[in-house]
Amino acid sequence: MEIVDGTVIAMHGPLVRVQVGDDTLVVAARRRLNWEGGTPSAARLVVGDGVAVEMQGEDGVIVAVHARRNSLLRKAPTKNRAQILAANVDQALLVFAALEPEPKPGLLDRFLVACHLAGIEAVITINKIDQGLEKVNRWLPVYEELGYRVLRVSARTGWGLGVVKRLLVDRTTLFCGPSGAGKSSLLNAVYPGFRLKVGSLSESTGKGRHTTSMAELMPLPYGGFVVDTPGLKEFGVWEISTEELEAAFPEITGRAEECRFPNCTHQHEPECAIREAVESGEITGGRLKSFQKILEEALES
Ligand SMILES: Nc1nc2c(ncn2[C@@H]2O[C@H](COP(=O)(O)OP(=O)(O)OP(=O)(O)O)[C@@H](O)[C@H]2O)c(=O)[nH]1
Ligand SMILES: [Mg+2]
Ligand SMILES: [Zn+2]
Repeated sequence: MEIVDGTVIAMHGPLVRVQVGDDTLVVAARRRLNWEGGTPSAARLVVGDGVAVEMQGEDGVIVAVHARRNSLLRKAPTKNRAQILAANVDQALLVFAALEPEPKPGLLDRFLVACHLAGIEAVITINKIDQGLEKVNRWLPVYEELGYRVLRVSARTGWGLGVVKRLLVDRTTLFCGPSGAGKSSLLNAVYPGFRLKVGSLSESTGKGRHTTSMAELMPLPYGGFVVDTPGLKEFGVWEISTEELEAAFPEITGRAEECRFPNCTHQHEPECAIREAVESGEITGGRLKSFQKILEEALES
């Protein structure tokens, strides 16, 4: 019996597509998997997992999952459990459109917190800049000042794609963002060989139509892997401590020391340095709102 190593590139219900060297196998997984990094709370295989496949002739079965280097989690919609978007990725391109579908900084804040928690580098990517930058430029510079890398690109005109390509070489990159932002379009633009399906926006709502239906890991011809994912409408942050949340909002945490009360919630207390900073424009109200909403959710669960 031979054991080979592979990487999960897609999940098809109970069947798993695994890349082993230059071959792609579709195999089942053993019911009792050996989770080498300890059994995670959501013990399911995900795209990006490194696995050991026991070969029986042409056929194989997954017997073990290697310890994950990292995993990007969110709260599963409507259920009180974690959902893993992908494992073992180096960076996440958080893709939003410049105008349509309307980019939501609150959703971006949640992606950024999740990447921070997972230890995955986040790259804010504004696509469709051919639609004009006026609107996003009202809030985007705040993120640049916080030290985030921000790309302004257009899959349609090709603007900025050279930078994207260089970022992708020899790394594993997750593309995530709302439906219709142009994740699949960007991937097709950096490598037309992907031939990914692209969908129009709904005329009535201006939102995407959830064209991509499952996460898929794909090799790039110049080295590296990308993961295209289905659009996410909402993003619940899964299990975060107050300390971790504070670390993800450094501009708020830094200022909170100047509040009169050490346990200030920045909502109604007098002499609150944070509310003063929001009033003077030094901290954006949106960031404070994101911080408070995520904190509230974390305390509830
Ligand atoms: N104007 C403009 N439209 C674009 C650009 N990139 C993508 N689009 C359009 O945006 C729509 C959605 O693109 P997709 O690539 O399917 O978006 P997606 O993020 O993969 O969406 P889901 O798979 O549903 O999550 C399509 O009609 C694209 O033609 C761009 O740079 N400029
Ligand atoms: Mg897509
Ligand atoms: Zn305060």
